[in-house]
Amino acid sequence: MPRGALIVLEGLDRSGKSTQVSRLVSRLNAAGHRARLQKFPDRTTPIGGMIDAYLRSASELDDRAVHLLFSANRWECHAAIERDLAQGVTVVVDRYAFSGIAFSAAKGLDFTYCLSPDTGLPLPDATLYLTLSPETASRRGAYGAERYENVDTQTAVRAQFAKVAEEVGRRHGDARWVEVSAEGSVEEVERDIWGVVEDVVRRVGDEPVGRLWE
Ligand code: Z5A
Ligand code: MG
Repeated sequence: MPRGALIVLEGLDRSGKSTQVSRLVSRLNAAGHRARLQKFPDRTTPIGGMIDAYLRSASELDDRAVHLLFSANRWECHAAIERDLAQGVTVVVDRYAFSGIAFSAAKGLDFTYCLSPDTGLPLPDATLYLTLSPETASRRGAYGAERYENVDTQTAVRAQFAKVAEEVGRRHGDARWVEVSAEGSVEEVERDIWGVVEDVVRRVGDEPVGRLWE
């Protein structure tokens, strides 16, 4: 049986990731693929509950402890992801290890340190990075009330995502990181994402799942 593809959407706040992952899963299913959504952080698990409290500023945690919790949240979900991929289900992921690195490195943690806890996670077949200018982001409404939802953090995170993109290209090849402009309408962005994903889903069937940073 051909395996499913692991597709990740990344991007800054309000770039439309959650909007687009839902549409992508529906579109894959409509096209006859089996597909499901996975969001990180997954706030429904016990570890996800700790992350949720931290993001809502209901708790304070050391930066390293939070970084490891975000990674642990991915590790507690990896077996289910791998099982689904093996059974031919495409998994569409809303944020992944790349957000983990970008947000923690933006706080000043060492970049190489930030990569390490996610080493060995399933490697996305494609990561679509939704790009958005600060001007367009500000037109999409005020920032929310959660930690990190402010201009200074988002600017620092943007710079770290550029380093993450370079690292993915260097370790796994440029084809795995695809920038998609999120400036257009929801339908235009959806069409551009589909243009990339359709091909990836068809192509990866016989390839083994790779390992992140290995
Ligand atoms: N974080 C971390 O530190 N470490 C980690 O390892 C991970 C995450 C995984 C919570 O994430 C925080 O956790 C996040 C990073 C950190 N902090 N920040 N920032 P989250 O994923 O739960 O965050 P969120 O609450 O889902 O928000 P978001 O992801 O920033 O938004 P989005 O998913 O990209 O956007 P959206 O919800 O789809 O759309 C936003 C609005 O824009 C909405 O009103 C839409 O209707 C509108 N929209 C969407 N697309 C368009 C277009 N094309 N045109 C016009 N309007 C649009
Ligand atoms: Mg979202």
